[in-house]
Amino acid sequence: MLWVYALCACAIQSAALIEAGDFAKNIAAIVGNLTLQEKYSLLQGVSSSGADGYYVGTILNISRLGIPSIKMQDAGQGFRTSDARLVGQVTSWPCALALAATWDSSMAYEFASAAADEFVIKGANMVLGPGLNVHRVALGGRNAEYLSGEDPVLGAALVGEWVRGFQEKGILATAKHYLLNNQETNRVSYSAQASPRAVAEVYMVPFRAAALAGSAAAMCSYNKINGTYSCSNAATLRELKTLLRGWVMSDWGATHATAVEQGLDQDMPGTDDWYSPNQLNSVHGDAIDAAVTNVLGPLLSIAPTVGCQPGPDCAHDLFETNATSTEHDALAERILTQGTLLLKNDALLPLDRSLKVGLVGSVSDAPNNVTDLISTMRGNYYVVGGSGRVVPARVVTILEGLVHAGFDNLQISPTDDVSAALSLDVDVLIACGGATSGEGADRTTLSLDQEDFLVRISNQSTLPVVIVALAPGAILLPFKDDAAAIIVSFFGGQATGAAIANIISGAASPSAKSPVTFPLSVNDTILPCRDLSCPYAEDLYVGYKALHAKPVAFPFGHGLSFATFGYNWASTPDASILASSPSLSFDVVLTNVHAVYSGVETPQVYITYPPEANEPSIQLKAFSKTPLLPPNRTALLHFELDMSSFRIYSPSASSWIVVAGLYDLYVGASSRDLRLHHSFYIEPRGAVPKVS
Ligand SMILES: *[C@@H]1O[C@H](CO)[C@@H](O)[C@H](O)[C@H]1NC(C)=O
Ligand SMILES: *[C@@H]1O[C@H](CO)[C@@H](O)[C@H](O)[C@H]1NC(C)=O
Ligand SMILES: *[C@@H]1O[C@H](CO)[C@@H](O)[C@H](O)[C@H]1NC(C)=O
Ligand SMILES: *[C@@H]1O[C@H](CO)[C@@H](O)[C@H](O)[C@H]1NC(C)=O
Ligand SMILES: *[C@@H]1O[C@H](CO)[C@@H](O)[C@H](O)[C@H]1NC(C)=O
Ligand SMILES: *[C@@H]1O[C@H](CO)[C@@H](O)[C@H](O)[C@H]1NC(C)=O
Ligand SMILES: CC(=O)N[C@H]1CO[C@H](CO)[C@@H](O)[C@@H]1O
Repeated sequence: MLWVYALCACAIQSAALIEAGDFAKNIAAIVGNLTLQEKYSLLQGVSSSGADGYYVGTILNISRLGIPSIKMQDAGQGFRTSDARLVGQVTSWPCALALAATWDSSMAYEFASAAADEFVIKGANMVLGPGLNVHRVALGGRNAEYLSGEDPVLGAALVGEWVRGFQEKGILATAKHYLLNNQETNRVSYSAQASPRAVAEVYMVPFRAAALAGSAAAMCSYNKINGTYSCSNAATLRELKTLLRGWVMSDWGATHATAVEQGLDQDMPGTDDWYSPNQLNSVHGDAIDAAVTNVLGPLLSIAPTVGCQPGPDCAHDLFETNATSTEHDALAERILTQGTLLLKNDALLPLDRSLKVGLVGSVSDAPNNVTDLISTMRGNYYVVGGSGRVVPARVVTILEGLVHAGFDNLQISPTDDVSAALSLDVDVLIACGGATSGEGADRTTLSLDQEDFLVRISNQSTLPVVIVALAPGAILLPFKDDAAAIIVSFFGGQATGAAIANIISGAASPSAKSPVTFPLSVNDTILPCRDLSCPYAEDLYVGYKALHAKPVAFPFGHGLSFATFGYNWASTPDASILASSPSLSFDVVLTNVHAVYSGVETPQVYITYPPEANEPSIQLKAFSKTPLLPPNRTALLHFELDMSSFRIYSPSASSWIVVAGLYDLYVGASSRDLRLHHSFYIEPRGAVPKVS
């Protein structure tokens, strides 16, 4: 089915799609010309070293037929620094979750297009991303790597441009980790037991969007699904492959069988025996040919350039080129500025540079401790740990960012000593905290490492306090009532302090919206499953959809600007709509009613289903962004929601249905700040639109 959003319809339509016809014939001819051993070589990686001129994943070339090698590299924050020599040669970008917080598909495109240039310079032709898993578990160790945040509609809206940005430059994209890889605890052994409806309506959604956007590949995950390893799970792999025009590769070490016939085309990194020639000899030749075709289609249409050969030939590209640039430094800062959340502001920010500012807490100048990071799964306050990590050679710390932004009356107390911080003779305090996270383990707490310090500073200071948090995802903010302002940046990479200073100084008006809920307690979130069998008992009630009746610290979709916006209808949807209509449309006018500040707003469209649909009470369906609006200026935003947005999955019918009845449509500044409301009926008459 086509998921069309106000913002991303163009993305899906213009994504690099593989052409049919002659091209398919050419591929068939090439497959026909390959020897069996050559075919096998396309289905099994040869190394995972990441050193000696090899990439994180490598498939060897077949030069006789012009087939290039496949040179794969992670992903979460740019070109993975899998070797110490790469540090400083590549940009350490904001993490995918910070990109998600922009709610801006053009930012996703700009990031992808620039990051792709670095992959090209480094000789790679495949990125092991985007990470798309919906945050089911707030403590999830890899949440920072996931573009969906808590809502698949957000990931689906951004992924098309992410994929297009890379693939236009000849870098194949890999949607991961498919499927239900929602925690790191027991990640190689737990079995996710989710209902077909939760899979269809929640977890599958961003992967479906990636496949429709032409993603070259998808990566099956470590976990089991219903007791069967994800990479051998014929049911889930086949479902994906009805949409994917490329191939499925395993996560590194996630292959547990020679599962070509179940839908696993390629075993990575290939150092186990499951896809050895001996094993593949037992697979039917048609299945081998289909798998080889799945690989060659995107490879030869998207990444036909031969480039360097893995091994000594690629060592120069990999280790002796500088792929970063001052342009990329500036772009990383711009993306992070637009992805940095202002959660609270009691008319304190932006700060006048002439104020006496006290900057306190160890995180204000946290070291970019590179050397002990190279070979571990650990992250720091700037980067996620594990395969998504891109260690920066230099980080702009918060202190450096403020100095550079012109705060000359800065006094610092760069420790977590409360009395030292409180004794500064200043006008305002900026208190910093952070938390770390990485692959292979879930976080054990949602608290910041310096929570106690921040709580005491906010509570005991007689001055207004700005809290700045460097976060891996959702965090607790127990100081929220006492703090005058709160800024949260998800792992920001090299530009961390520069982006934060842009918000504090007012060089930029904040515009990020939160892709996660900030809960009041970890017990309001789904905890990592400790058993090996993990029922998804909450079913559709994931993230904010589970918390609708509960108080939270800050809701999904929340994020302040320095400006203030008025919302008005310019036109409402029809009061009654046939289920067979193509779409529902309306227009919204946003006015910046602030007297001084310019700003950007992201109006979000939520709907409530009729009770018979049995859906969570409020659900994001679309969103849009205004341009930068000066005071007293308005923007007219047109929304056109495809009727497919209203479909729900009926397990009894094993298909999508549109429930007739009364719907509520809201346009809001967050999931709990709903400014406009309109009800409409969906009439049962007319054929239900078909799902592709
Ligand atoms: C591939 O096979 C076709 C026949 O299907 C033949 O005409 C062509 O020369 C072969 N090409 C190569 C490179 O072997
Ligand atoms: C891959 O390419 C290199 C360099 O062109 C060549 O020496 C090598 O034989 C090729 N490998 C295969 C299997 O064709
Ligand atoms: C898991 O098993 C249940 C019960 O057999 C089935 O209804 C469901 O479709 C399965 N889910 C997946 C994702 O395969
Ligand atoms: C790469 O280029 C950037 C921008 O010119 C520069 O700042 C950086 O130091 C260079 N890196 C290395 C390792 O030379
Ligand atoms: C969360 O729930 C557990 C189990 O009921 C309890 O032991 C723990 O104290 C609770 N934690 C918080 C922060 O409320
Ligand atoms: C805003 O625009 C209205 C209508 O154009 C005008 O009357 C009013 O003076 C403007 N207000 C400000 C603060 O510029
Ligand atoms: C959470 C906390 O420490 N709260 C304290 C804040 O300060 C007041 C007095 O200034 C105390 O009464 C609170 O207990």
